[in-house]
Amino acid sequence: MSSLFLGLDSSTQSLSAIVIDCDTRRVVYDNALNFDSALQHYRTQNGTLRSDEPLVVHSPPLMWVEALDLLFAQMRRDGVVVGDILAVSGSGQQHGSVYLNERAADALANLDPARKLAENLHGVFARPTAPIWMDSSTSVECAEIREKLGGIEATARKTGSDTFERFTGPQIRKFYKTEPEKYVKTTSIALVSSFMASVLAGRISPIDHGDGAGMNLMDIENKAWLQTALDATAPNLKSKLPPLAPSGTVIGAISPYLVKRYGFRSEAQAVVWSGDNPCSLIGLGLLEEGMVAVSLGTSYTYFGYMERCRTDARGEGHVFVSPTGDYMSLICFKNGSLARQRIRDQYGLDWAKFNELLKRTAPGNHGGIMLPWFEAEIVPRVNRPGVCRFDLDPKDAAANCRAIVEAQMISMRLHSQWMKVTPKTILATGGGAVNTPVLQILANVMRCPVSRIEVGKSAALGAALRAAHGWLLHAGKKPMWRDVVAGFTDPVPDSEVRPNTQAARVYDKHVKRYADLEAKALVDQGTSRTR
Ligand code: XUL
Repeated sequence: MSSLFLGLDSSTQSLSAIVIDCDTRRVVYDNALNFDSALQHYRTQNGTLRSDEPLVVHSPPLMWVEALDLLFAQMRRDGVVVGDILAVSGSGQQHGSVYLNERAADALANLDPARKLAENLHGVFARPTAPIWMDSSTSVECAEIREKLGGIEATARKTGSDTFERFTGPQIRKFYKTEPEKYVKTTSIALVSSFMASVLAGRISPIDHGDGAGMNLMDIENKAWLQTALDATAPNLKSKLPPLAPSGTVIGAISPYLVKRYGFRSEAQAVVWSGDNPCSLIGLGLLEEGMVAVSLGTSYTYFGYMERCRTDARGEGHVFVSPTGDYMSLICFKNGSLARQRIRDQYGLDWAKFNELLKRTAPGNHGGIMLPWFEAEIVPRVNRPGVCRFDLDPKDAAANCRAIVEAQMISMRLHSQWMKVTPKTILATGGGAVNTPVLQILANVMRCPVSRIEVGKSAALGAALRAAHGWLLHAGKKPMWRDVVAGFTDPVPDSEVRPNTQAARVYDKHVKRYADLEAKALVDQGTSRTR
């Protein structure tokens, strides 16, 4: 028997699975299922449900559940020896919340293996859809909670972040205010991560400290629910939240449903899930300060390990808890790969052509700048979407391709200053990391070498490594993180993209101009934009 560990990643657009073998230090299975194409009856667009209200973005939790069945069935068909898996953990898109009713605990404990998970669980929701991280409809609630907690700086100091529209606390408050009867009927509120963990464990899962830090409800220093934040959010909230737990906690043996239906061993352990960013931190092996990663997924994130909690007094950045029990800093950009894709589609290109145009254009884009806020943006805060162009001809495809990538990387440089970490090396992950010309711009703007890791799916890999770590703890061992990740997180040989000195010099000027234009646009937000 080999030492196999399964890591799942329930992200915005897909469910991924990675199986690692800790004896051979190899990834032995890597697969993903796209929600839009595999589960068309949910009618999602990029995994989300859109309405007439552009700021409201939800997803159907039953779709995530149904994806689990499809993926497990496929794993078996693909010949994975499911019975050799010792523990399972996962990674969830952060902040999204699932509202369960009084039937949930029973239904989870008594899943009937003759029926699909979605059939077993369709009656357990007090709210049929889950607001996710892309939802930015809670500005009013953010202001209300922030005021009760003493303003931006105090809110960030107490909870790790200022209040943000997508964070779970403001989302819960909006639900309580707009649908009070459903709020009353909610017996348990889960994050995407703890909801999926509950399905695997057959019981309501704790919320891990890493993902709990993305709620504006947890005391970031003491890693406990913060009563003043709960009170500022909604009544009786404590009674609806599960306990918080360190990221290595075993919830219990895996649900008998998975044993009977897919052949998991009955002693396989379900380890709490965490958020995709804390999982990625581990999947990239970021275990000391100065090690920074950029995830180029649906959202773009820039994050790094942080030894002691240092919050952003200006309130743009976040501090979460790392799976190691220390901290991590993060900034999140909503206009990530989908914004880049919008430009690609607008000019009728494919990625190969897009990259070719990046290579053909000059660093600094001859002064052409785009503020690419196709969607309301998180960093910097932009509530009214809109794209601004400066010295940039909308008809010039090549210049627009370069402008969007430069804007995304410049924004990372500008808005990561509060972390006070000069990156020694940047690791790139997420779907966008395969594009070397994009990484070259990142290296030039940040003046720092950029490498890729072997496995593109750092969140799923991190989840599998967390499963291994949790299993070892449960077995009474004292695993060192460095040993757990060894061999899995090495950068791809020859993938290093080095900064070009001349280009880096151009960016020092260009970044200044970008910062001025951005600051101006933020002042007269909405008035000078064109779609
Ligand atoms: C982080 C954030 C996103 C989501 C989705 O704060 O909102 O990165 O976790 O990936």
